[in-house]
Order: sequence, then C-alpha cells, then structure tokens
Amino acid sequence: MQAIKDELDRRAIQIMRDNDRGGYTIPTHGLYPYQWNWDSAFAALGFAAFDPARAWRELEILYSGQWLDGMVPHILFHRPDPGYFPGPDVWQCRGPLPSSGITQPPVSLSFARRLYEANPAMGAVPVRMLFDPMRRWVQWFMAWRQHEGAICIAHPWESGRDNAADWDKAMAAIDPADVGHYVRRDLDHVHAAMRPTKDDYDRYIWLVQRGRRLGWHAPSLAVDQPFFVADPTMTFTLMRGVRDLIWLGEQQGLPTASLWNDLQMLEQGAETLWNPEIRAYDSRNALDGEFSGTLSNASFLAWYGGIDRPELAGTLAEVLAPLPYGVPSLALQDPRFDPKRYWRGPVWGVLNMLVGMGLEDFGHPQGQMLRQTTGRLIASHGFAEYFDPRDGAPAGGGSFTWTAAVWLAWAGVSIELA
Ligand code: 2M8
Repeated sequence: MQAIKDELDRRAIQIMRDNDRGGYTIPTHGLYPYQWNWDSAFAALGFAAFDPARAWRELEILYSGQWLDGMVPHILFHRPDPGYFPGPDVWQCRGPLPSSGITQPPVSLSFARRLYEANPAMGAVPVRMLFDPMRRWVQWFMAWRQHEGAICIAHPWESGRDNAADWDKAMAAIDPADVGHYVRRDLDHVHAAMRPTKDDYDRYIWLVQRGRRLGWHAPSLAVDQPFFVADPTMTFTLMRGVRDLIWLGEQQGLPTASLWNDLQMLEQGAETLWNPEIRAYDSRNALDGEFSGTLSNASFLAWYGGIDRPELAGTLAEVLAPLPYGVPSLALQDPRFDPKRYWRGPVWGVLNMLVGMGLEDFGHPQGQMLRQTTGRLIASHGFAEYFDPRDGAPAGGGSFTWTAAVWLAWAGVSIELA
C-alpha cells in the first residue's frame, strides 16, 4: 500500500515540476500554456508539500500581475504562446504584465494562510508583503463585483466553472451576432464533446470584445452590464478568504478593520443565494433577481465559507448517493447533466477538495469521505483535468497541475487504498 502511495506522490511531484515555468506553473502543457489565477493558488498548496519556498514564489508572481485598481487577473501571459485563444493580443489589457481583464475565485487568500500555518517563520515575510495586495483585491471585489452582499461574475470564466448550467439563462440574453470570426484553439487539444459549445464561446468572446472596447475600465464596465450573476463560488471563496486574511493580519499585527465589515456584508450576501426550492445555495442573476435553479458543486461551498447549514447536508447526501466519486458539477437528476462536458456534470478534484475541507472544518463525516473518494479517484484514474462522475473516466487535459496539487495537499494525505 505504502509503495502505491509513494509512486502516486512521485508522479504528482513530477507533474508539478514539469508544469513549472520557473516561478509560476501552467495548468497543463498545450491546452493552458499560461499562469491561471486559481490554478496557481492550488499549485502553491501542492508545492508546499515538498518545496515551501517555491510555494510562496508562485503566489508572489501571481500578485505581481495585480492591476492598479486592485484586480488580480485570471490569466497572466508571461510568454506568448499561439496554442491558446484568446491570447494577450485579443484581451489588450494594461496591467503591469500582459493579462486577461477579468478575475477568478480568490482561493489564494486562504491558501496563503495554509502556507503560513505550515511554517510561520518562513511565511512571515511573504505575508507582510502580500497582505496589502490581498486586501486591495478584496476591496476591488466589494466595489465592482458585489450585489446585495453576494459576489458576482461579469464573465462565466470568472467563476472558474466556465460552462456551468448556472449561466445558461443569463448568457441567453446576450446576442453575439457581431462577434466576428475567431479560431478556437482548445479543440486542437480536447474533443469538442468535453468542451463548451460554440454558442457559449461566441458569448465568451463577445464579452471580451466589450471589455476591450471599454478599455477594461471598471466604472465603464459597470454601466449596462450585459452579464452579472451572483455566484456561490465567488461568494464563498471570498468569504473564506476574508476570514483567513483577518487571521493572517492578526498574526502579524496588520490592520483588519475594513475586512470585518466586508465579512459581515458577505455573510448577508450568502443568504441571498439560498434557494429554498432546491434546498441549496444557487446562483442568482443580479440583473433580474432570478435564481438559476442549479444544484452544482459550488452549491456546497458554504461550509468552506464558514457557514454550517444542516438542511444543506441533506441535499448533499442526495446528490452524492447515485455517484461514486464525489460532488458532480451538475446533479445527475438535472436534465442538463452531461457527464463529459466540462462543468456540466464531470467531477473536479479541486471542487471536491474545497467542499470536503469545509465539511472537515465542521467535523462532518462527509468531509473525510470525500477526501477518501477523491484519493481513490486519482489513484485509479490519474491526474486528469476532470472525470466522468459515473465511472471516473479521465476527461479534458492530462497531467494536470491542480489535480496533482489536490493529491499532495489533501486527497493523498491519510489515504486508505484498498
Ligand atoms: C478553464 O477555463 C479556461 C478559461 O479561463 C478555458 O477553458 O480556457 C476552467 O476550468 C478554469 O476554472 C481553469 O482555471 C482554467 C485553467 O485550468 O481552465
């Protein structure tokens, strides 16, 4: 048993090293050749298992791309690579590094705390350096992505759950007729049945074109937003991030007063995402107030955010019951469920981990169960980008950084292999 675990550890470390581009990590070779925001945060956790200094470097480089207004972009284009579309020439952003013009879930705030806790002596300097940039990113979210206390996305890519069923209705309101010709590159790497549709892509690119036209200027973008959806992924990861940033600030004697206000507001905002009809947290279109009616893996991030809701545990049990490998990105019962198509059914190690960590924090046995399930999924099906939730078949890109990181930081720790 120990030999199998050692071999999996070795493979996971090898993937992290192979995807390391000298201080930052790409998600996987070919499909995603740049530094992605939340992937990088997971990478930092993975590195922490065998090279803590490298883990901090990952975060420092991520925050070196922060814009003057506080946003930390979802992609940093350190070196041009024609294998990905849309690249820096399409985004045309004005940050300190070539980047995209939108953001991603701020899990790095919380993972910084984990790095610090593992080694406070090593963490003191990076925490003092990153605290203010992190606080400014929180302020940016509260200023430009907040609606009734919940955190919204202005592009499906911001949520990290790109083609989730959550966005269908809100996306349908966009008419992308004038998007023009473009060539997708993702389909060179992964079968079309596992990726978003052309209808989705037209709208993704149309939203990028709108941002570019408005110079990525937050106040201008906020006028007549065509897409603005309050998202449980963003709301709960920011809520957890603010709690952890407060904790870090208190450790280091740094100012935390504004963060307490933000936390209070986020707690109120989370309430606006509770959809009694599905007995779970849901995304809510901020433009018309309508819930999407979607049971996704983000519906169960409340524990991770610091909220224990007994009713939610019942819904989770129902979603988990028919499937062997953890929380699907869309419940099996949903008619839109599509087991191979990206964020519309497949199971993702990263979401299993966030949901599981939250459950473990509250001492719910489902957390430990999710950890074991995720460990077995990776042990038997490899380090894929995502997996078919019915049989664990690997899908999307291979040799994936965040799946390796999930193994090293969580799922492979205390694994019981049969
Ligand atoms: C996926 O998103 C990118 C766009 O950001 C894409 O499909 O091109 C998502 O799974 C996202 O959550 C992830 O961060 C990114 C890189 O792994 O890929």
